[in-house]
This record gives sequence, structure tokens and C-alpha cells, in this order.
Amino acid sequence: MKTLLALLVIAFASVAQGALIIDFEDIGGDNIAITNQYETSHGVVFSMKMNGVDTLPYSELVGEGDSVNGFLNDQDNNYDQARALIANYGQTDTLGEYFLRAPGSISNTGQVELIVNYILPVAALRAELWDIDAHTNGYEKWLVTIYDGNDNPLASQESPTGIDASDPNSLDSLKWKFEFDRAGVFDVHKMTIMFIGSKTSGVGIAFDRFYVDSIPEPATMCMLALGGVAMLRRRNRK
Ligand SMILES: [Ca+2]
Ligand SMILES: [Ca+2]
Ligand SMILES: [Ca+2]
Ligand SMILES: [Ca+2]
Repeated sequence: MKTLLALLVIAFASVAQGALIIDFEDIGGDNIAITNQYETSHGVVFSMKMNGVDTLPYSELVGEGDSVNGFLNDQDNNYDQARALIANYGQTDTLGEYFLRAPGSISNTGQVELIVNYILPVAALRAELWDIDAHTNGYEKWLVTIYDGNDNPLASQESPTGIDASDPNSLDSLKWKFEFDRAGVFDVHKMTIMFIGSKTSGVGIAFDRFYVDSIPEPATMCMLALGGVAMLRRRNRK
């Protein structure tokens, strides 16, 4: 019986983990509009506003040489990749092959806001924002807010204020991780990541490794429960 329970727990954990993370590795290529690709698999829909106008975020291929870039790695003078000496800053390169950026070239980006709507409310979420830094035209900073079903804010967090990208202690080509945990209460219906820095252009958003803690799908629960019952029956027959 104990073994059976352990097996069920393992089965459940692996199902939940597979469904939890959105790392954009399966998005299918560079420069693809990210909208409802994760609606059925993860229960989330992405959208974006730029300078208050509705638009969509796009997939970005890690590394330079492809068309359109997501962020400038000032420290190493390349695009769309983690700092070469990232380990020296206590971080690891988790970007993989793809992340999410604003549409168009960085030089054309303005006041960016990433919006995530949840089909079913979630109790916890976390993600990474890369390359929060500053240049002569201003600094970058983000406000992450979560909302209830009536669009009322539940909580918010500010990112660090970007400091000059030439400073090794800046978050240039490094990540800032944020997390919200509603302690088991599934009341988060929406998340927004709004630019609140001083730049008016050249704002690069690089978003990745988005975890969604949603209620397991009834179908999955049912299958696991039935599997458990079947195993118990087989055992009892012995
Ligand atoms: Ca990724
Ligand atoms: Ca790229
Ligand atoms: Ca690209
Ligand atoms: Ca940078």
C-alpha cells in the first residue's frame, strides 16, 4: 500500500511538473507571435501593450545573427545571450533556445506591458526577466502585478532599478527572478509586467521560465485515481 501511494505521488508530480512550466522551447521558431499557444496545455493566454496600443509578444531565438534582437548583452557585446561569466554572479544560463520579447527591433520599443490571462485561476507563479539595466537614454524597471477575477490588484512587486550596463554589478544579460505565492488560494486571474523605467525607447523585455501553479485538470486527476484503483484491485486479488 505504501509503495502504491508512493507510485501515485510520483506519477502525479511528474504530470504536474510537465504541465507547469512555459519556457518557450516548443514555440517552433524565431519571431513567432505568442498568443494562445499555451491556452489548452497551460491555461494561459499572452498579450502585450506597447505605448498603450494592443500588440503581441514574440518568440526570440537565443544568440545573434537571426533577424530582430531581444536584448543587448553589453558586457560581452553580443545579443540575446546570458553573460559569459554568469556563474561569477551566482546565476546559471537557463534561457535555452527561446524566450519572449516585445515585437519589432529593440530601438522601436517603448512603454511595454506584458499581460497574461489565466483561463483557470492560479495560486502561485514565478518567472525570469533578463537584462534589466540602464544606458544614457534612461534606466529600466518593471512592475509585476497580479489580479483577482474582478481585475482588482492582489499584490505587486517592483524589479530592481536598472544600473548602467557597463557596470558588472548591473543586471545586464543576467536574470531577475520574481515569485508570487497565494498560499494555496487559487485567486490569481491575471498578471501584468509593466515598464516603469525612465527610458522612452530601446526597452527590451526578455521573459522566460514561467511557472504556473494551476489546479490539476479533472481529467488527469480522474485517470490517476482510476489507475490507483486498478492497481489496488490487482493487488487485492493476489
Ligand atoms: Ca527558454
Ligand atoms: Ca536572437
Ligand atoms: Ca530574432
Ligand atoms: Ca543589456
